[in-house]
Amino acid sequence: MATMARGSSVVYRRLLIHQYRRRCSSAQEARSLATLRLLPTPTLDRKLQVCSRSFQMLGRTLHGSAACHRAVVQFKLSDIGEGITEVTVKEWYVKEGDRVSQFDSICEVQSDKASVTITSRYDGVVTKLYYDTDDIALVGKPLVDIETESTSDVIQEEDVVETPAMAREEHTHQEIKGLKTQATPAVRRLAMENNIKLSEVVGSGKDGRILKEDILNFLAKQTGAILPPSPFGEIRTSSPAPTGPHRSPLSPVPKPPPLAASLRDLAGKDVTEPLKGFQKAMVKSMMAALSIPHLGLCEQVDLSRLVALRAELKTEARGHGLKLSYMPFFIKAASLCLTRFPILNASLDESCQNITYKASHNIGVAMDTSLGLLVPTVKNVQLLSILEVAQELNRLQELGAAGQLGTADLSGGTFSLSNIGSIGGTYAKPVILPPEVAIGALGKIQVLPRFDVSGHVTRAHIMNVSWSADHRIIDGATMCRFSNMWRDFLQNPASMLLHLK
Ligand code: CO6
Repeated sequence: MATMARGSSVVYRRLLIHQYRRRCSSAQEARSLATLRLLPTPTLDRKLQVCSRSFQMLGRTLHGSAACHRAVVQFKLSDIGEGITEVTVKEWYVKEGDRVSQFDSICEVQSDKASVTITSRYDGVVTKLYYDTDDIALVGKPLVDIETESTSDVIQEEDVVETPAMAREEHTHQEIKGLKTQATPAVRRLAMENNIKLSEVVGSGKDGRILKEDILNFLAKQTGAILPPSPFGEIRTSSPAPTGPHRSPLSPVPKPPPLAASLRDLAGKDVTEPLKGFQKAMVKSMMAALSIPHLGLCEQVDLSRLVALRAELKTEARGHGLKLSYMPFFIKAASLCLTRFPILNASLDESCQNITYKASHNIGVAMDTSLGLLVPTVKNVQLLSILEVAQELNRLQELGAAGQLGTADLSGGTFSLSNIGSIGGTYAKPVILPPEVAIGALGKIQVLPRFDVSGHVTRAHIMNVSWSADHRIIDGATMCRFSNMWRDFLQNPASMLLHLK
């Protein structure tokens, strides 16, 4: 059937081109068949449309007006932006022979910047998957073949032309995870294994997210089965490991680290595997960072007052439905200091001839996500209140835990902070993320003895901060002044009030 359909679309295309040649009378337009095939896709498509009307009549003659026309569409991976040319296929939600409808999820791909769900633009049957899981898929190349079913009356030219001569956008359809049918890959897999279309399931999770129970209930309704009350919430693919001494309510349930990574390790066999996705991106950005001469500076900050203040404000923030950790204070204080030291919120061009001082304080936060270390950015911190920073951080953390951070969240950083202390680290040597020029790593807050002004030993909440800066344009004195100002804001958080807009 697929072969027949493919054959008929070849015939269709040949007829279309034939029609075009017959109708185009001017010498300029009457190109040879070979030339037509070499035309840029949009041009060819435009020209083919000239003949579409007469073709539709011809199509009706060939198939009969009510006849069902089958055609195989090569569904290509369209441009994801950000100069991404390849992605890793993380998971297929369909297999060959599956019927799909528009907006059904086809697969999950991961670029070095974000995770993207590819959804179908067509109703039809999947006849071919071009890649296996974990293969590298190329932008602009076919991802799947879908055999579409349309009556010749409603058929669109682009649906029936078999050769890859369509504008890329027209043959692909993709969404950043979570914008349409929201469900974790595990839930999607469960749906797929039971031949359930996600578009037919009503999600009971936050913002209509489809949970495992929704699939099971849907299945139960179809089969008449009675399900026991479900003890679980939404299943997640891979929860991040616990990252701090105290986990927040938003964080997944901590799991102890495995004693041995796998049986494979016990057997003592070496394993070599290709670098993919975010790991590949890390190689690229860290190799670029290697060309930056880093200067380092470490400082101790007494956060005792901030610890007391946060304890007070935490309940208030909870009233707004927000978790208030120390990070929003660290981030806001950094932004206040960047206003005074704009060179730390700048970038140097590749030829080292120009510095660009960035207007926005887009502060990247190193985040331990279910996909590994990512650095989403809190944008325009200079315009945000501490509570608004907390709100944005909460949002990013939730997306990070679900592996759903998108390109917009992960790009545009101008300065970064890395809270290694939430994992338990004390000192660090952070690596600058080009094109940024500075980064700070925050150690764990420890209760340590200190002398007060009267010389008495007191309990103090001490945190180490380790700064790295691009020594080509930032000198140690500037970094130190910035660090002093940042430290002073946090040691005396009330003083930040004077500078908040
Ligand atoms: N000390 C003590 N307690 C802390 C600290 C530190 N440094 N950081 C967080 N916490 C507390 C925090 O206040 C929360 O307490 P409660 O509100 O009382 O529950 C709790 O730990 C959990 O905080 P959470 O981590 O959920 O939120 P936070 O806003 O502090 O941090 C985050 C957000 C995105 C930074 C964090 O979730 C995360 O992913 N941390 C890991 C970052 C990471 O992987 N860094 C390594 C990068 S590589 O830096 C690097 C230079 C090299 C070594």
